[in-house]
Amino acid sequence: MPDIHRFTNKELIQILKEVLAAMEVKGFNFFRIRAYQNAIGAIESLTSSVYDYWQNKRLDEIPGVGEGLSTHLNELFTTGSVKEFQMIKSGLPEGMFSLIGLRSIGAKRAFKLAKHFSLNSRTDAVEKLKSAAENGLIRQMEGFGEKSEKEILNAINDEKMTKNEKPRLLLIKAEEIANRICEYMRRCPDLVDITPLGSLRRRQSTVGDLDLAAVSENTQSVIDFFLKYLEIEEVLVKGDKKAAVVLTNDTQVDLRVSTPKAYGAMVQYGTGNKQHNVLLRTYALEQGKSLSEYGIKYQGKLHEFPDEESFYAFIGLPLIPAELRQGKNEIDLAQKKKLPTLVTLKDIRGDLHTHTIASDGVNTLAEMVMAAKEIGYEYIGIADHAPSIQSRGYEEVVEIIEKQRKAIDAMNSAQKEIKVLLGYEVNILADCTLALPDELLKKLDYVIASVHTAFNQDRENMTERVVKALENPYVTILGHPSGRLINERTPIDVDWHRVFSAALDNNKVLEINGHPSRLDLGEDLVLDAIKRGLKLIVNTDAHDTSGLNYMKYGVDVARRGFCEKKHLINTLPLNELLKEIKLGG
Ligand code: DGT
Ligand code: CA
Ligand code: CA
Ligand code: ZN
Repeated sequence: MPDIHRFTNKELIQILKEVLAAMEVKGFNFFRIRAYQNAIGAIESLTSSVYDYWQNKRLDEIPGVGEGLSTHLNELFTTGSVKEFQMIKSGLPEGMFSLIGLRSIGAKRAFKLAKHFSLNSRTDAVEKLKSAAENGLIRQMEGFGEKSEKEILNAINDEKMTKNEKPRLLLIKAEEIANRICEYMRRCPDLVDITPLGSLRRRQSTVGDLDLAAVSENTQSVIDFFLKYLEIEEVLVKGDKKAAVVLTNDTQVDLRVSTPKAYGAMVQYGTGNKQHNVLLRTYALEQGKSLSEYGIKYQGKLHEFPDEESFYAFIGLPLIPAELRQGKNEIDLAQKKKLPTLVTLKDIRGDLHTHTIASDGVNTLAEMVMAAKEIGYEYIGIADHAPSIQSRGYEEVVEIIEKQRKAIDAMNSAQKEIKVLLGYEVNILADCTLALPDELLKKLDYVIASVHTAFNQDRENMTERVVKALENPYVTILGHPSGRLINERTPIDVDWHRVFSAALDNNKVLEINGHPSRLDLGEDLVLDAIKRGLKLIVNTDAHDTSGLNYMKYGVDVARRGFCEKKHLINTLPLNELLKEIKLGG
């Protein structure tokens, strides 16, 4: 049966945002509004599809999706719409829903404008509002002035979106921008320290806006210094302890400044995520302790904390690593002293997914090996795209593979510090076969099988395709399993349950690809995979020597997926790794 009501996460978020806007306009109670905000936040950071959760009767595992919303989602996926949603939105002008993504226009303003200018259709709402602004009609409305009219016109002209409507930044990009700001801020004489908070500190694969925490005895001086940063285009908020700005590259930056004695509470508050903070607040309230960004109020007194460790200790918990603060079960685990000891970058002993000039890489074999040696790896696997039999012919392909084997043997006899392994990245073709025949795969040290073509196959065929590859005795690793490119290409549509079963039955390893645009498997699937006892490997997919440094982003995903050292085969010493990747089952 075709999945006619298979809404994507993006579509769901849009639906929920519209309901949320309607609730805000109609003045629904705070807790219901909060619940929708939480759910939207949770779905935004999800790397698997909500529809899949629903199909597997696992909606309750999405943090922030409570019983009420589960019922609505059930109705949505079954019938294609939700009666309650329609009711909440009824009586509101349709045009308002086209306006809520624009910066400076919240739900209530969108409603007022849509009502005033009779914006009853989505298609021309923005156009009509623009001409109203140009004709000076907005400033005549109650509650709007010349300034807000100008803001609205600017927002429309520059297509300035609110933070939530912009495409999210890749983690690597967010990190780069934040580092630049922090470097600048360190020149401020009054600054003691500055550190990223929010999704960047939690090492989420994508980041909405940047949040920074600075510590200083003179908070005003730090804010003043920050506001002189050259990349600032627009100041949104300016206080004596906080500021919010938009940079010329359209990134929003929120800065909070605290005195040293209260820094811990502020860092904790601003690290989030929201759902973690909500759950933590509830947990603390049971002990009569009330959390805020300034400290913990207990028995009528505000207690301050210089660091997060003492903050968490005051409510009887060990420090929870930022990556785990997702509003899942981390507080429960912390309370039971059962938090995982997360894998770290230092635990990684090698990288098995790297490319050279033999395929589409930029550096030579020798250069890649040298760079890996400098990182301190015990082993490096070269996994160039397999040469194509179709275009080169069988004989030539055999020759290429033999030549590569010789080159790698020579590298291994020339030095003993790092072991070089011969692999190939072999396409899983649309007809379920692999691009190299078994008798050639057999000659390799290991094989990465990946989907690189025909990404749009339907779920049944795609699942079959991946499962078949996993059943091949000469395949070692499933490369970038979902094929997603963040902000560019959606993941392939497969039944992950069946893929994981096939990997388990055939003793295969799933890759966490650390390339910043891939980060694939995503963290939710990583968590599912280790719960099912699957083995994983973090690789970089480096196409040049500097690409080897992507390992840390892959480790971030592993950590957010609750991985310990034992879950990743490339934390093993060479001899044990070789046993894990031995071909032929
Ligand atoms: P993003 O920017 O979409 O990638 O995600 P975050 O997590 O960085 O979210 P953001 O920038 O809105 O807020 C940063 C942190 O501040 C968030 O993780 C938790 C905290 N925070 C923000 N708003 C609230 C709130 O309403 N309640 C609580 N308890 N914490 C909040
Ligand atoms: Ca943020
Ligand atoms: Ca923020
Ligand atoms: Zn690939």
